[in-house]
Amino acid sequence: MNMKSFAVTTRKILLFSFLLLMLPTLSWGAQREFSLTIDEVSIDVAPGFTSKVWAFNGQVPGPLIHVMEGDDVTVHVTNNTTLPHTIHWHGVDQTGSWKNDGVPGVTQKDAIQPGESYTYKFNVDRPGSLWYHCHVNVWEHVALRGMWGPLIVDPKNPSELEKKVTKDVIIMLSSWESAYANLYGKGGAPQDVPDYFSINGKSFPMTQPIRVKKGDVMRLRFYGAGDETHQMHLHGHDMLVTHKDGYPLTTPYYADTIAVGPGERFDAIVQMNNPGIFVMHDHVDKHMSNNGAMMGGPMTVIEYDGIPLDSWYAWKDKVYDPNFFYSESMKQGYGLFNSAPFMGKLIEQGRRRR
Ligand SMILES: [Cu+2]
Repeated sequence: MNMKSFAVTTRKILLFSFLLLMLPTLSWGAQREFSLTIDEVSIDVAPGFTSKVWAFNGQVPGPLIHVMEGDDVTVHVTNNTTLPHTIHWHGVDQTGSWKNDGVPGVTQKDAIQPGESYTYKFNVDRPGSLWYHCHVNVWEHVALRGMWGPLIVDPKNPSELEKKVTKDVIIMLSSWESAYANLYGKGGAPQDVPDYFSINGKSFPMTQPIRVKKGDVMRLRFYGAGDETHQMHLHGHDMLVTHKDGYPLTTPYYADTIAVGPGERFDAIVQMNNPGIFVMHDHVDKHMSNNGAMMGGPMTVIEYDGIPLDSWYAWKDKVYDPNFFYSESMKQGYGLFNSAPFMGKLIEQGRRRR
């Protein structure tokens, strides 16, 4: 070997060693840092029905947090309300970070007291339709006061079908109790009766249509955010259930009705191949009411582009919010996404907000 080829070989070895050393760095995820407040607001759930909530960034559902598998996430939480709260990151394994699991008295000394802040740090070590919610007095805070939001973790290796999705639709199901709607600190006990039922904090007719075009591949992400089991039924289409609680199913299956219980998530992929106007609704009949009056509750309508709306159609003159299911936010890459239409009205507390 002459001196020249020796030098070239040495350079190659050095470069190779450098790349080897860099490999773990290359697989590290991005650093994502977000801030959330918890505020006392009231939201309009159904016509004539308003409920007091503790709202992440003042809105129900809470902001969409959209990240990539492997990202390091830091979330600063400030409690502007009159009672303590935490955030549990539901579906995050918290490998090596169990003190960030959000359970007061178990993984953190105290809940976040009124006026105080707390920071959670963790790695999103598994992908899927995850979520976040309070872990204090959950039968009220989570089941009745809107303390939940979506945490979508994109997989590093999506399936061929997942790559074809053109429209993401996030559906968070929950219920309400008018008897306690304006009484913080009460409601949600076993003897209490829910009388309003909602998608993303709204009951029909205050929900929104899902507008699609023929050829779209829609991914429905159902969340059981409240305390009822909802039997979600889509007309006119086959739903291919691909994921349960974020985990890919080894054998995806078709369904036209999906039972979504408390805490559960299901991803279903639907080929939008049947132009028309079709409803999707909860098949628990009593959920389809607002304080006992039909029609209400968790109902939406799939509207295809190009299908004329009849004069008698219930949502003929609907003012359309294309981001009601976070479909637009989901197209905007990674980050935290607020949504103005989900904002409530601030309740005066006689105390300054931070
Ligand atoms: Cu709480």
